[in-house]
Amino acid sequence: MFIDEIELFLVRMQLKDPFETSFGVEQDRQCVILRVRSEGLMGWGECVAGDNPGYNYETTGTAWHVLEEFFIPEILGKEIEDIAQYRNMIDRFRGHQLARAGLEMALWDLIGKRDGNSLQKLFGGQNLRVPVGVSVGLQPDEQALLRVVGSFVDEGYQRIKLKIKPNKDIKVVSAVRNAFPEIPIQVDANSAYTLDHVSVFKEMDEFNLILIEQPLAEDDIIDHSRLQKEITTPICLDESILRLRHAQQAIEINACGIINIKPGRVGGLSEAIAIHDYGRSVEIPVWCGGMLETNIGRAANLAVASLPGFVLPGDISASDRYYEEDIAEPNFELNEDSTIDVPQGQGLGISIREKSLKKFTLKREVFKA
Ligand code: OSB
Ligand code: MG
Repeated sequence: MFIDEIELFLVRMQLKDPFETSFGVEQDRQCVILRVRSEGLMGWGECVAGDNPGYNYETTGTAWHVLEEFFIPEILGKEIEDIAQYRNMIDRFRGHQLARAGLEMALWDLIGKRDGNSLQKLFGGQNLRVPVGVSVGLQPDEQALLRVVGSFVDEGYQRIKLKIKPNKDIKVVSAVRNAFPEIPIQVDANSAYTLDHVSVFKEMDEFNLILIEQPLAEDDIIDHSRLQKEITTPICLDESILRLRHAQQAIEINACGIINIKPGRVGGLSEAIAIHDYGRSVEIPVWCGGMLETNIGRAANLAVASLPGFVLPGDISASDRYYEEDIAEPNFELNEDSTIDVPQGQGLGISIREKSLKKFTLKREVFKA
């Protein structure tokens, strides 16, 4: 595939409801959308960096810079036959996994279209539907929390993830546990705690949670392994795992018992598959996380999450949980059994709503071979 042209779009989309985590509130979400043209075909990708470095050090600004100055010049006007070759071409550059992953997604979409295959087929996924849950942001008070969780339960979500932070943890979990005694619950701290908070997590053990996601610092697996020794609920790492080796080392030292795989965070879909394969080989459950993606990124997440090792429900909610209007079709809907169908079209299996994309684009740039 000769890479003729790459186009970047800085996109901002209004979220239906503000999404609050321990690192801040998002009213609208920014991301970088990529379009790669090759021999008459177009591939689309989504880079999940946000407008500020709250989740991860990357931002839409750093991703744009690294794509424009380094990754795009490396592949523009070159022949790329497969993803291994793409990875080799940018291998000498360090970090910037979110930027790397966005470009890789667009290449996967192209490869799927070239070969007439869905991403699911290319990845070897079998399940036609993927079990999913919903991630619930921090709420102003208990009443709002129970109302929001209640409406998601009514919509059919059979697994709830609750965002927590210091002083909004035990109260949050016990309120939801009391109101919904049967529903599977997990929590996500986005690195808001230190080992000084061990007692909070010991208390959490009483609520029968599926997992506790990223309680401690994003750059520290040692303290996570110390915490895991003190509690019975499995720790699940998100921010700390940026590549396969991190997953292997975290498991080796018992820093976690479960891994949240976000293709966007680990440098791309191929690395996500590698972590999945590793998790499966050592019987560590994995699940697919989310970054409030548009339908572009959601299609990619559904394709990887259809692999057999993704045994826990993903943070892949229906399209209508996120935006009033999306930049791509189809809209993904929740089935009655709390699953979402895996796209079956060529590549990502989505098509772009050009008008909506234009409407939400803040900045656009075309790079030609
Ligand atoms: O930590 O999993 C996270 C959204 C943005 C940044 C980080 C996270 C999240 C979510 C939302 O929890 C998951 C989704 O896309 O539904
Ligand atoms: Mg998380």
